[in-house]
Amino acid sequence: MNENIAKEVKKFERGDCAENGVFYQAMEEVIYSIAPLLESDEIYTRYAILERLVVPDRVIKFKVTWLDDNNNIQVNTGYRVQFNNALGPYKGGLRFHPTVTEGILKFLGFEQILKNALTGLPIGGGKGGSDFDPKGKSDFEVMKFCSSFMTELHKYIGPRIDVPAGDIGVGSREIGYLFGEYKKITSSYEGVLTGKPFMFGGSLMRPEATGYGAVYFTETMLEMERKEPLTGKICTVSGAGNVALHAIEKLQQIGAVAVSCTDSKGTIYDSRGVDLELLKDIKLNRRASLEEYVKTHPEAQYIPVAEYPEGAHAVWDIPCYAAFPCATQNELNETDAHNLITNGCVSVTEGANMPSTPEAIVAIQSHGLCFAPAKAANAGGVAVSEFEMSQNASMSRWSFAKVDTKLKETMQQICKRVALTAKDYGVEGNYVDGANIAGFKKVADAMIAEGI
Ligand code: NDP
Ligand code: 2IT
Repeated sequence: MNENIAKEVKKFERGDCAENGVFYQAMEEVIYSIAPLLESDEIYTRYAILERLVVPDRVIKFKVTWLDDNNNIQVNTGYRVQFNNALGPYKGGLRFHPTVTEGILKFLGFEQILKNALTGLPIGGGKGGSDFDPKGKSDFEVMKFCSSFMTELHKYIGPRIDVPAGDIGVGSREIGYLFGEYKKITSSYEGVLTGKPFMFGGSLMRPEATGYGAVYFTETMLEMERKEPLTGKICTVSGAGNVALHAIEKLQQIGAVAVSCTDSKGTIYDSRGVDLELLKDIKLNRRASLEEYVKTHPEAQYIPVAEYPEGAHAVWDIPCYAAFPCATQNELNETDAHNLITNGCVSVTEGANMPSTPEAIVAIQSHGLCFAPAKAANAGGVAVSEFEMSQNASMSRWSFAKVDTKLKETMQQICKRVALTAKDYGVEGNYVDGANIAGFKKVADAMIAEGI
């Protein structure tokens, strides 16, 4: 590590981000990855790109008050982190989950800048959300919360300013309510949010895009790394939300056997392949626990989180050819990585944002497995969000086939660019470094050209 990089790492260790664990984790990975770029061209250090990139342009924090169904007043905190708009309007999802803090949204927003850059599309990076928990709330309560959230948020967003979308806890229902309130307040019918239902401006395939994209990325990566394709192979998937369901769907379409899914309470292992229709009914229609699955399929296994030894996760101890962590950050740790390696896994693809711990990534890469990092592998969601912005701006509708073709091309291009960048900077096969260097360079070059 050269002197400059060492200085950067030290500065951020001591700096104000120390209390933001996940933000620091995301930043540290990038700082180490881009060392070869900083060493090869001093312009990035001279223009203080790293120092400028790790500080959001602004963090908006606001109070959200709403009335629950018992007419009690509830108070939550809302946020929007507008991180960097060198390449286009701030773009990134909203997360509604009780664990949401400013630190989590900064980590997600920071990742989003580089992810969005990798898509090659004109979008900057941002993220937002609230500690509101939609789980167990009635539709009316979710609607009232979303209205109140938008009452404040609408001041800061716009189709050319900042375009939020979904993330954990925010799907088409929440986006619909948010859009309705924005329209009411501003009297303006515009593409200010993506992930809208199709009937009022949503893009076909936006719900499928992240999961499908992660599988397209994996197919390209396996081909480039001369590994066997996914067809006929056992795959493990974590999560049971938007990303996981559609990763499982695409895996099934290409003839792979997806045998697992998880939620915050437990893991389903169905060795014959997950019953996707049932899973969708449990999670999308009934919004129920995965435990319901074994009522219909008693031959499948349900492993509650509490019954699995602490420090590891049941889903990563299932033998598989390819693993797809699609739930949340740091859900795959070093022990899990060693379980995957011991069981003969060949490839790990991050559908979620930063689902693998740094120690897990080291273990996976040092044992020669293919590793597709989140900011490259799950970029299909935001790419189709940008396609939605394009369709809204031109008042047009693209067919499912057109979106799918463009999504596939985008994922293939990202994969190739990441691999090529890694090779160019002397870290061939390291998709983490390739993604970080390629994304950083694109944003950095724009920042230099735009002045300070
Ligand atoms: P959903 O809310 O649709 O689903 C989240 C899933 O993860 C649920 O099954 C949930 O379980 C589980 N989960 C959430 N938090 C935890 C936790 N702390 N511990 C264990 N399980 C948890 O979200 P998405 O599918 O949209 O998002 C999943 C991941 O993918 C996130 O990391 C998100 O940032 C990322 N992502 C999403 C994109 C999108 O387009 N939606 C795009 C790119 C990345 P339960 O139901 O019990 O809460
Ligand atoms: O993490 C992500 O890329 C998302 N949650 C999707 C962002 C978007 O704007 O579609």
